[in-house]
Amino acid sequence: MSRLQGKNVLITGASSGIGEACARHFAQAGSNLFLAARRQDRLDALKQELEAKYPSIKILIHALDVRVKANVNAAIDFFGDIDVLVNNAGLVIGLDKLEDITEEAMDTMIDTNVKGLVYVTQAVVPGMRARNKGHVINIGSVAGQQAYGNGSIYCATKAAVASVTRALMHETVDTAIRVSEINPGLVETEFSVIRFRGDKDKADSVYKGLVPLNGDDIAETVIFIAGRPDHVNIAEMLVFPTNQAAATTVYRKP
Ligand code: NDP
Ligand code: 8X3
Repeated sequence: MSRLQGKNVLITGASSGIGEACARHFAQAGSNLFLAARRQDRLDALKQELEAKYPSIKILIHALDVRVKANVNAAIDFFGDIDVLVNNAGLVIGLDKLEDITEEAMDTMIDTNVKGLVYVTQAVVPGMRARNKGHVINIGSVAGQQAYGNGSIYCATKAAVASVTRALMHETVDTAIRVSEINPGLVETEFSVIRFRGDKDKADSVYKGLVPLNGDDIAETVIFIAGRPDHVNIAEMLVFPTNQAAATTVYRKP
């Protein structure tokens, strides 16, 4: 029997990309799904599809903007006890020099990737502490380890995720709670479409000439980390496509 069977798994940003792939993989492992994102129609469709395929699991969905603390608290109240939290909701806006980044883009990235992740964690960890069990899995990025030009604020938000993750690991070291971080390189999802404000051609060019990771590749690492025995914590994992060696070192076939 899978160690993940019957676990209650909250995935933020489950309407697309890595989060959606995580939902499919946890469902296959027999976990109950608590799915959150702003686009409720997408969550509805995913719930319907997975309920038909895996009738024995429980699936709850809640429209959630992680930037709104009251909304986060309401969603966590609605879901109930959480065994595994996948803090995945996040985004990048633009590819601009520091002096050209708009206040709106900066606020959106910081409010979503940092403050939103912290709001969700603050709402979930007290329950884990009270039950002395749980696993927080944060989706960081190679961008949090290696800042690149025209990515300053996004990189800073992911560096903040790394710090928050590590600090939480210290704060829970005397408990059975596990804290992990996965840092992907290039993953082809809606990430670049959002970055380039809907410009699909520009988004596609990010992945040109190499085979990028996809949502399933990262979901498989999430499942691996979540599925280790209780005494094993994979603290950190850096995951690249084969032709990527660093944030900006990528080999592209001509
Ligand atoms: P997608 O754009 O495909 O998915 C992002 C998800 O985040 C969506 O489900 C979106 O849902 C959700 N989201 C965005 N803003 C909010 C918000 N305010 N409240 C709630 N949910 C929100 O991109 P990815 O799957 O690639 O991104 C997932 C995570 O992976 C992000 O944290 C990203 O930084 C990280 N990452 C991505 C990499 C890549 O190359 N793609 C590489 C490294 C890390 P909705 O719009 O419905 O709210
Ligand atoms: C996403 C990876 O390099 O596009 O976190 O910023 S990158």
